[in-house]
Amino acid sequence: MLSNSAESFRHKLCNHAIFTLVLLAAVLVSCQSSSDNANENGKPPVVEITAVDYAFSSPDTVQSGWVTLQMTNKGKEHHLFVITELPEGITYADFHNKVAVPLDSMRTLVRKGAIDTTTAQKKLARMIPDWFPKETKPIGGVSLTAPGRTAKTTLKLKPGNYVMECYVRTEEGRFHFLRGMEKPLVVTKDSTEALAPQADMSISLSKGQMKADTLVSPGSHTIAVHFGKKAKTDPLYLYNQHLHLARLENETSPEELADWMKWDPVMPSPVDFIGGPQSMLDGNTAYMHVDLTPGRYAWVLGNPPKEGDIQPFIVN
Ligand SMILES: [Cu+2]
Repeated sequence: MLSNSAESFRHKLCNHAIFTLVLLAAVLVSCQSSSDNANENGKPPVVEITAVDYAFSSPDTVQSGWVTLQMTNKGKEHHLFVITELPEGITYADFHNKVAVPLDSMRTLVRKGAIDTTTAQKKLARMIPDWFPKETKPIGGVSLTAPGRTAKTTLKLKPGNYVMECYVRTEEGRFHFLRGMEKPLVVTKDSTEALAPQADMSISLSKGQMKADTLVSPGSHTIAVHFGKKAKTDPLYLYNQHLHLARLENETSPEELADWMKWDPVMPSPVDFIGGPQSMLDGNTAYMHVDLTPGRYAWVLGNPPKEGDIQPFIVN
């Protein structure tokens, strides 16, 4: 009997141990799986955008929340895109006809020397509808990116209707968005649930000024770019704070770069640009991801750059 009881006890103990082990294993698997999910979900998904001369190949809809917009330039010219939120009831065609086309006509006259900047701004203010720029919102994008390069910016998107456009000009002075680099984008209510990236560097922009490091270590960086107050200078002031990162491989001076950036960048570019964050509303942050090799670089703040808006720095 004693032996049977001992056997029964041993059996129960064994069953209990197996049950405990199974439970422990289940807990471990569950912990592992929720931790993987958290890591997986915490990182913003990448939305791939291919730019060619002159079109964007990209999804028509993207999820809201934190997303990484990655643009690969497969064209022969530099490209960029800025995303604008459209007001309720305003279509992509309205934006194109009532804002983009008048903007092009006025800026083209200035470039030709037919009218001065102040006159163009006053005329433009009368031509464009009340909802611009009061109700439209630039929500960021990827700045100038050289042919063959890929640039990444992480943004927090809200559900709504948007338009994305490239404001680079061809050698003949024609805006890329009028050649086909303009498309509608819908951001859905379905959220990525992703978290903001962890930055290891930061830049602050405010009233046309920037604060950035002058010495940067080589390697991968996630740079948080904080958009502060903008100076209300003209009808397009909401779009006047965009940052471009240039790699200075030749002897191009900051002054030459500033002169080239005046108004809209016309191809060809004197240097290779490697992206940056496009205009956003005050108080927002964009995260730029770059892999920097040693060399000379410059931050270029537009538009148009004034004294102090070109900040050279060394990666070493
Ligand atoms: Cu373009």
